[in-house]
Amino acid sequence: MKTQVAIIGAGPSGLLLGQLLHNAGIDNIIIERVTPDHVLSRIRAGLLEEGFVEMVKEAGVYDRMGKEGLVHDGFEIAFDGQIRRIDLKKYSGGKQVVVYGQTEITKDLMDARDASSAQTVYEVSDVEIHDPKTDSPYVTYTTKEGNHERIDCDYVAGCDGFHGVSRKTIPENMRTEHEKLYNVGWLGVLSDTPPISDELIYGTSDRGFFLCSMRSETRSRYYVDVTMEEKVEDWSDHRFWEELKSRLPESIRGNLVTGPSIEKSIAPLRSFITEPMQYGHLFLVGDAAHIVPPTGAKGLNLASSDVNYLYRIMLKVYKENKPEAIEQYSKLCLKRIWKSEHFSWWMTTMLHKLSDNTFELGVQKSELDYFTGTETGLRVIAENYVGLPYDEVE
Ligand code: RFL
Ligand code: PHB
Repeated sequence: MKTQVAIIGAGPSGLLLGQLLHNAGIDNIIIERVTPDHVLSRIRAGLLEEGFVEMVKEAGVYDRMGKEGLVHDGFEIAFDGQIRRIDLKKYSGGKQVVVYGQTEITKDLMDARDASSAQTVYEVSDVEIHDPKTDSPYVTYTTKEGNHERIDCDYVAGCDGFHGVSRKTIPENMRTEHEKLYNVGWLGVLSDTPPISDELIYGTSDRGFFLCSMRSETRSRYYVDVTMEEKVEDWSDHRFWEELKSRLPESIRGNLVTGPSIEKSIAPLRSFITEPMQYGHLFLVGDAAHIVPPTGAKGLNLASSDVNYLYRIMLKVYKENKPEAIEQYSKLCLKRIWKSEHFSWWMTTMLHKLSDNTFELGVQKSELDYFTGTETGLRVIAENYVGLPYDEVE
């Protein structure tokens, strides 16, 4: 097979990039390790920055998001027995965020791709990227029927997540990896119950962190932090709801509506960046290049900013005949990524009990008081939470 851009991975990064390129007349093929249903079964992100929403509009898949997405002007932070509101709209110059599940975006993108002539091959194995440092790289893989295939291309977009093959294709001595582990995970529950509040509530308590989020007016998503030794099998629905209740401020505890869980999982908290994000004609996009702890809601949103940069660079290459445009990819992406990594790390350290040191706990409380209680502090949280602007591609 032959194409212009070979895309590895049909998660949100790969599908969004594929749709944008296809609409622009840039040929691409997506290969994916698992089935579409498997991709859709992963319950993950739920909160989208304006930049992401704009990309979805540009890709022409905004219809359902426009109807079903919940627009939020603010969120709340609970600590020390009180609840403080972060007025995102007021402190970010009018910006808002949208609650719409990653599963739904992925489904919309899959439907759009199915309706187009663009090719997606699911259930592939043995994926290998060859000659990425040359002008004619190629990708080989085995189909589910056992056939060995080859895609010749101009560029490879590695959108294959944290455990994919793309990052590992870059020789170890050509990349630097930065990592921080927090030794806690988020235990998440999805349930068909009305959300406890109209807005998201992040909170810290003596028993630990909690987040009350949602997917719709009738579907809630809740999280509590747990140690890395905890196993999801040991968490019955009853135990989860009791734990969440014990962490909620008394003033809202009575509003919690509980019910059977539809999904329950534990995700470890990790910060990770690999530099550079490009090796010749291979580009790393989204979770393949970086991971953030979910506290700032930045993972999927960072994937969209990488897609934005790569898409605009590909337009330069194919529409303006500027192949040298590819050289800016890594630098452009990383500038924004480091800032979001910082925000996610900061929100995580401010809202989780990561130490028993009473000095650190005292500082944490005063930090929360300052940042949720002053105009300057509220502006810092709001500007970062709604998402920093994308830079221009030259
Ligand atoms: P994905 O979604 O991991 O998709 C990668 C795809 O590549 C496939 N793949 C391969 N395909 C072919 N060959 C191979 N060798 C392959 N190896 C892997 C995989 O099967 C998969 O389909 O990466 P992508 O597209 O970069 O998207 C990233 C997002 O999924 C991720 O950043 C977010 O989910 C993170 N995240 C959140 N982000 C937000 O912006 N807002 C949020 O509110 C938010 N909440 C979250 C989150 C992540 C969470 N977990 C579980 C880590 C909440 C949680 C709990
Ligand atoms: C979610 O709804 O899953 C969610 C929302 C905000 C976050 C993380 C996860 O910061």
